[in-house]
Amino acid sequence: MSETLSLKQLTDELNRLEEKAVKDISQIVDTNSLEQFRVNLLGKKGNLSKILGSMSGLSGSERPVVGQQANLLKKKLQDLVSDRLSQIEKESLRELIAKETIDVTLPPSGTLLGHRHPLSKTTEEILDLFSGLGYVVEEGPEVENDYYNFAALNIPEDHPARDMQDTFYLGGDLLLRTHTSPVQIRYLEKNPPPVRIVAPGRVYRRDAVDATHSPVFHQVEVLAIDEGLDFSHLRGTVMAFLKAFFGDLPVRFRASYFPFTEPSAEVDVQWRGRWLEVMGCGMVDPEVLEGLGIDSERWTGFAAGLGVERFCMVRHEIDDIRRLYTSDLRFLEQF
Ligand code: 2NL
Repeated sequence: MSETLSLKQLTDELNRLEEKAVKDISQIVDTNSLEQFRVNLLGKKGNLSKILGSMSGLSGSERPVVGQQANLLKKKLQDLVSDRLSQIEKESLRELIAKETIDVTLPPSGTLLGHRHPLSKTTEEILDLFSGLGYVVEEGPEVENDYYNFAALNIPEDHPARDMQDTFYLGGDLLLRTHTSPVQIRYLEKNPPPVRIVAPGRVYRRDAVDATHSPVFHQVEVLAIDEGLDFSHLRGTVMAFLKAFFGDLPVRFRASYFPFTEPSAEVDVQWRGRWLEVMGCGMVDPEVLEGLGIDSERWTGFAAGLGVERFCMVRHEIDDIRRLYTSDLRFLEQF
């Protein structure tokens, strides 16, 4: 601004600048715009400097008048800008706090609580019932060898259960256990009778998947060895257990055969008018006891085995075993 102004014009300019700046500053709401505004107004090439650059037409006595007014104005506007700056900062802090405040009195928004799988619940319920009868829970390896899975249980070399069709062989002597009986054999090696144990766990068979079969399923086996145990103890134990698990359903024992028990039986419960096979059992074959160095003249025992999936499916009227393995929450949430 090279044009020169009179004293009157200059003071008018300064007054107009002041009036406009005061109004503008009060309307600025963010710190960046305020800084931009400050530079444009008060900076070296700002509007105030421009006005002061037009003082060349003033007399020596007039200059200090304008100079003083300009300095006072500069100081006033600087103060206004810095007041406005702290106002804006205070305001945005207040907004931030308001936005981030957590109302601890609000009810929680739907919490998702997990729960145990129906198969785990069924297993635990079965174990609890036997624990109540004094049985100890035992577990063992899923990778076994021929001795613990077959030979020690009196299962002959040519028995169909050993067939490649039924057993997952892992090479060498190793295989995936087809039942949890090996847990009981291992226990008997270390603990002399009397024993009362339950062995839960995952077992493997080379079955094709369908509504009632899975190559991986879960078993609980029960074993009691003591002096004077006979079939009535087996029957009484199984009856008490089934009554506790299923309620007062009709139960029947059918003569059957297992290589490791003699006599053997299969047990059915009547559910909605139909007989369903739920477990197998029998008196431990003396051959099995003698093989473990247990005197079969003194000690007798009974054993039983059941499929956890079967128990779970009957109890909850589940029509397809695959529902238990596909982790569909719409299904699992019901339990
Ligand atoms: C079934 C039948 C059974 C056994 C398992 C057993 C274990 C030892 C000795 C003798 Cl150490 N027996 N276990 C006995 C009879 C039946 O299971 O249908 N399981 C699903």
